[in-house]
Amino acid sequence: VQVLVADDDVVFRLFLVRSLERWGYEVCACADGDAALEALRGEAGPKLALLDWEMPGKNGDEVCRAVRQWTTQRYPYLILLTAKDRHDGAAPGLESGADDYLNKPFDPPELKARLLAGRRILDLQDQLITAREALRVQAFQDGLTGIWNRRAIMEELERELNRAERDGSPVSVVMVDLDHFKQINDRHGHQAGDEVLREAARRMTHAKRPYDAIGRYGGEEFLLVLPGCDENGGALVAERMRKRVAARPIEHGDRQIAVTASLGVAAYPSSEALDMASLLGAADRALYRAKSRGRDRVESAATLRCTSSSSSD
Ligand code: GH3
Ligand code: MG
Ligand code: MG
Ligand code: MG
Repeated sequence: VQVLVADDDVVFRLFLVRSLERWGYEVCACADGDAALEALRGEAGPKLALLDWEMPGKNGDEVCRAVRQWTTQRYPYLILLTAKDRHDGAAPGLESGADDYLNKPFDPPELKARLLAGRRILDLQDQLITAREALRVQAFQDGLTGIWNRRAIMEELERELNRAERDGSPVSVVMVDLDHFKQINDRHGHQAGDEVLREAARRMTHAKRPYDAIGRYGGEEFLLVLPGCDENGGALVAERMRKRVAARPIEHGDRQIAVTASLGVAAYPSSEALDMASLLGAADRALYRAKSRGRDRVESAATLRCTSSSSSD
């Protein structure tokens, strides 16, 4: 564990550094408040600090106050050290944001114990962050394929639609549905079906641009969100996806499973897509058309628009 020691008294600082090193800490030291603040900034900085109250530059309590204003950074554990001649007690130090408070000169075993107390708090913080990260993954990632789940991809679409509204750029969506997937399950088993879902997601993930998003919308349905893409652009991406998915059979054990997908494209804004629901509805109708026209193909809402007056399918 890295500890910062900030004290302008050379003798006392050296005494602290030596003690801490003897207790197994990695120590960095400085002699004023500005240097202390600089050392604490950044993710790689020390997570424990011993700050002298009176120092050149910033005093210890000012350092505490400044550190507690940082909101994006992890919480460092701060211990203030004060000279015995201060009689206003612990309150001002703790109020400035320090976690603990020690009078100088102090009893080394007490400092050692207080550092351990600080490490317990820091360990708890680590556990919380790890748990929060795991929950975030659980809440937004599809367990089978590792891509976004339905909730996450819908939120992404909502964000992109808001952005498109603000800056007037288009967004298109592609609804993808694997063809005859039920037969794949029936013929090769559910595990093979799962592997096909995973591999199809992988192939599409590799084929997308970094700022496109892909999520699992339902069982064997995927949704792509393409920022900045109009319907023609979306149809080109969809065609690339279609080819990638069908490029070669998917292997499962010694089986080779041929897979194709049908895709429906729709863009926002357009006459039939004025909000999220109508945009998804338009993509869904285009997908349905791709199915009814033989599968393994892309249809877009625009082609429906062009042909709906002259054809009835
Ligand atoms: P179509 O070409 O018309 O889309 O035919 P289809 O068989 O793909 O369509 P249908 O909707 O009838 O079947 C989808 C199947 O996907 C049914 C369901 O059992 C299967 N499925 C849904 N989720 C999963 C999953 O997580 N794993 C596996 N292995 N199968 C799944
Ligand atoms: Mg001092
Ligand atoms: Mg389906
Ligand atoms: Mg299907």
